[in-house]
Amino acid sequence: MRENEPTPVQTPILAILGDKPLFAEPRHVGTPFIPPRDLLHASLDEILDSRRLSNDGPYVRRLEAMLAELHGVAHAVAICNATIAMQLLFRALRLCGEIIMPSFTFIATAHAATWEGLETVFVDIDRETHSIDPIAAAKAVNADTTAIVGVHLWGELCDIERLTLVAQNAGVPLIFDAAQALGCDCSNHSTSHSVGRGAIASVISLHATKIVSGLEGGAVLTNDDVLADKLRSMRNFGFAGYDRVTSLGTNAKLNEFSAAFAIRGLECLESLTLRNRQVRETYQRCLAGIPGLAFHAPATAKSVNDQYAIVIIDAAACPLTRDELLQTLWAENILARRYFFPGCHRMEPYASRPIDRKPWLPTTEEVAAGVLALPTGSAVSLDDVRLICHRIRVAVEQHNRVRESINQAAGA
Ligand code: T4K
Repeated sequence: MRENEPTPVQTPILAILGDKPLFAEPRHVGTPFIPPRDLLHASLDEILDSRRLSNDGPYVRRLEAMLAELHGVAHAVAICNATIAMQLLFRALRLCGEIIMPSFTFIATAHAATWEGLETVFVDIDRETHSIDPIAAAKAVNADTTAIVGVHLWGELCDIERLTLVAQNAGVPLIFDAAQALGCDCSNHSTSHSVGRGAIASVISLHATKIVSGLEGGAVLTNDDVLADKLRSMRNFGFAGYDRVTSLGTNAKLNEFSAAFAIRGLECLESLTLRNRQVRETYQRCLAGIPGLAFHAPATAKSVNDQYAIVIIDAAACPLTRDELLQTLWAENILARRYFFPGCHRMEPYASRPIDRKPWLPTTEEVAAGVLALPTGSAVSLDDVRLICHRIRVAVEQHNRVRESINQAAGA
């Protein structure tokens, strides 16, 4: 069987045209990876036996050491999730004023800043990488700028070098939202091209859907000793000792179960990354040649964790719209997602800003209108990927019937 051939050779009747769905169970973007259960159970038993469940316990410390080593930084400060980690970081840096960031990101990037009283300034992205455009970031700098946030989207590093220059010229800190980029380009710690490098701090996520999960969780990576100490105190109510509180803090601690889960996941990182790569390469091969549909390939395959498989549907060239394709796939139990449609600037509270504060982001609009994240992760087999690609090919071939069926359902 050729790679881009379907496993069953007959042309299927699509579920949207009345057949049964391809999959009885949904295939998601980011079904969580469950580490080997015997190892997980052993860790959980150890935690239960020790009765040390939270508050900077041994598993959190081990996780921090592993994350720091993996990313080649002095400190990894574990936090209950990446959103709160960003909030703590913004506060620890005493940011105040305007914060420049892409609109094409998960809403958490913007909300974390807004929650801390910062004014988000959304700038456009690069069409090829989907990451913040350094020229747009430079143009947005003014006297009120307090920081610049780059987002390592799809597990690919954004333009660290050029953003560093922009931030240096502006005299403001550069921060990376690296929620999706755990483990990216850590093969050579001497280079600045690593998730943990090139910025005052980077924030990774250990959410259930991420390549390595702590159920929920996150961490700030930094080489700044003072900043790390501050964050450690801030996540624990501002304590600087058993009964000494030295600053305003909150409860943003990671618990021991989450840390143990993440440690067991980290132990599998190499095989997870390899597996993600196989999934990405299979998608890439099997989707080749479908009109108007382009697989978003990383610029440097070495630096990615491949946790997302992204396609762009070109409205002018594809006979189906992105949303028609999405609907067709959902009928098959293929739960593709429109990450990150329609862009933060079109979501509340940002969408309701006065007209003179609404940004002009043509590339963001274009990419957000065409993007589709396909099912990935350890629960999706390579055969699943081939079948998914075949359904996409058939849907595009049968676009007239698909559209008719969608229109009929909408009119019914
Ligand atoms: N910055 C960026 C760039 C991010 O991408 C994110 C998070 C953050 C910041 C914030 O990080 P955290 O504060 O979360 O640590 C998901 C995740 O909730 C979110 O963490 C992630 N980015 C974002 C890209 O995706 P949803 O609402 O789209 O995911 P959800 O809940 O629909 O899950 C996706 C699919 O995975 C589901 O359809 C079902 C499956 N699933 C999910 C969960 C949680 C499972 O099978 N089991 C599960 O336990 O946001």
